[in-house]
Amino acid sequence: MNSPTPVQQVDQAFYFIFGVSGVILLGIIIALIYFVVRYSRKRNPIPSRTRGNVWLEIIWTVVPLTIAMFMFYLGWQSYLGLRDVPENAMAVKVTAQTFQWVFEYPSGKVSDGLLMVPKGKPIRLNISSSDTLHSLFIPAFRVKVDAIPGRQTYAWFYPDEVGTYEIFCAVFCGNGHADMTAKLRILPEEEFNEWIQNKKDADDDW
Ligand SMILES: [Cu+2]
Repeated sequence: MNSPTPVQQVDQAFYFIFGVSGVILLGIIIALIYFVVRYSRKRNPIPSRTRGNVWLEIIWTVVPLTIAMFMFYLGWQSYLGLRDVPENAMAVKVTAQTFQWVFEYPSGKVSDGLLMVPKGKPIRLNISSSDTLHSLFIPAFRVKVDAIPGRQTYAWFYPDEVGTYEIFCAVFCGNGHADMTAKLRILPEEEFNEWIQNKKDADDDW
């Protein structure tokens, strides 16, 4: 993938906002300390009167506006990245039910608590719920989408590295909410094909 993945886009937006906030925080603290010392009653017994300054006002309107618009732009780009599913994506049906995640593959194979995907192929998740409101949360891929009974929602991600990642339910859905977790396993393509063709119950080989 040449264009940045949604993970990179989301992180870019996050670090930009975090960095700008840090710089502004530091600037305010430094100015605050300077003014407290410089204009204390001891050093500055007779306060001066200052009227408005047009240029100053233009600057402190335009500069923050530009920064905020750029934050919006980065956020919007990453949002589009998360919503724009590549056409060659493999679709997996995700069903939430109290308190587990069930995954169904194009081949008809079903696994609960375990989402297996091949490395290097975009994955589209078609999400719904069979009972109450849940939310599919895969922090490693910046994916968090509600699972709503009677409605289908979607998410996608690009599995770029072999490994095991956590899946959570992100909305409180009842007693077992905290246990409503699953694993995401990214396998090399051959291993995935082997697994998907295996008729055995998915839980056995995990
Ligand atoms: Cu839940």
